[in-house]
Amino acid sequence: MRKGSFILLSILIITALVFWFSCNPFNKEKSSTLDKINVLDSSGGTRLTITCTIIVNGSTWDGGGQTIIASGMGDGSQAESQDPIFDITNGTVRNVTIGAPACDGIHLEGGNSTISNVKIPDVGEDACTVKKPGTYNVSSFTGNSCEDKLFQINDLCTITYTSISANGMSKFCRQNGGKTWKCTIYINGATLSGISEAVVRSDSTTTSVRWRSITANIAQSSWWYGNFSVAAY
Ligand code: ADA
Ligand code: CA
Ligand code: CA
Repeated sequence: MRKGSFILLSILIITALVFWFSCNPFNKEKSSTLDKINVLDSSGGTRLTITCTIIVNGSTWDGGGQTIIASGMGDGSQAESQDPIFDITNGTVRNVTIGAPACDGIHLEGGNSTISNVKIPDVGEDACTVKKPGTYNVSSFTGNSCEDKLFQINDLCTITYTSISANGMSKFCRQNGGKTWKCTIYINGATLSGISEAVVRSDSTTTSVRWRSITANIAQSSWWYGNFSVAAY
């Protein structure tokens, strides 16, 4: 082979290899899907962009400190019917920050479920809602800049809130308006600022609240809005 042809052939082969590994349609599709799932953010941590609710059922979802950003699931306003970021049934979600828009936060869908070490710096419509009967634990949770409610309870439950830090809210916890069924709420350590209404509000006389170690910006005489049972424990 002449020297010129050899050089030409080598250039062609190298060009083809470069094209194959960088531009072929299969690789391109794979890498763009990956980009959507896991993006390195400016602080060097990882950021997870999601376009639908993460369903956790019978398992533990550990974010390892990642920040989740929802896209197309709601705007984080006070509009109802935004999508939740997580739906948990008999499972655990831990070690994650939910960035804005935090949409409808986390839904507890039943069984024995746990949320721990979760931060929502800018709460959306609300931060965490009991949707179905169950036994729930929420601990080491930060929820800031909530406009109205931090925690919402829409079904029978025993729920324990431990080591909660939150600011800017009408109430820390609201049992769904007009409902008279019983829920049992334990508050075991909460540092709350910027409350405008109450710590707990409920229209049920059968509901019970047991609490310890709460600091809040409003007088203790305004902590409980409703005729439910309250005692320190
Ligand atoms: C409001 C609304 C309820 C429910 C709740 C929630 O209280 O009236 O129907 O949607 O918000 O779960 O956010
Ligand atoms: Ca609501
Ligand atoms: Ca809600």
